[in-house]
Amino acid sequence: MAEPANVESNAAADCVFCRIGARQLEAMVVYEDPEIIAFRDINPQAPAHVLISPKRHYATLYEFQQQDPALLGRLLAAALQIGQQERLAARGFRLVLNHGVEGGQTVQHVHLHLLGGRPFNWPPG
Ligand code: DGP
Repeated sequence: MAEPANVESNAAADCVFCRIGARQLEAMVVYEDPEIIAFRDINPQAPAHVLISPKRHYATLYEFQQQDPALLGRLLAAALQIGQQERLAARGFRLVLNHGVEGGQTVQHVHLHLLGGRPFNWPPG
């Protein structure tokens, strides 16, 4: 069984999402459970733009998968719940997880983007 999330044990002192998860930095939180925090993006790219993040510090998706694979599924489940909370389940929304330099990851703490409230193009830019 996975050990309970202990934000203090692995928080990176200079990581902005660790600080949001530990409630040391303000954010517009829309969902929280013992392991996950979701908050509105500071630079929204759509009318609804929520970031869903594990409270523990995993810099990359591979680190996250290695250390807590089950939480990956719970992160997705939280995103689906937030889609409903934001009243986007019927009209649709987009989930994005940027990984690495070419994937466009700028914050080195895993997070899922939920974007909604407007149509999105494919292929993405
Ligand atoms: P990514 O490029 O996938 O790593 O996305 C990082 C996102 O994080 C970007 O859309 C802006 C957002 N962001 C960066 N710093 C903060 C912050 O301090 N607060 C909030 N709410 N969002 C932030």
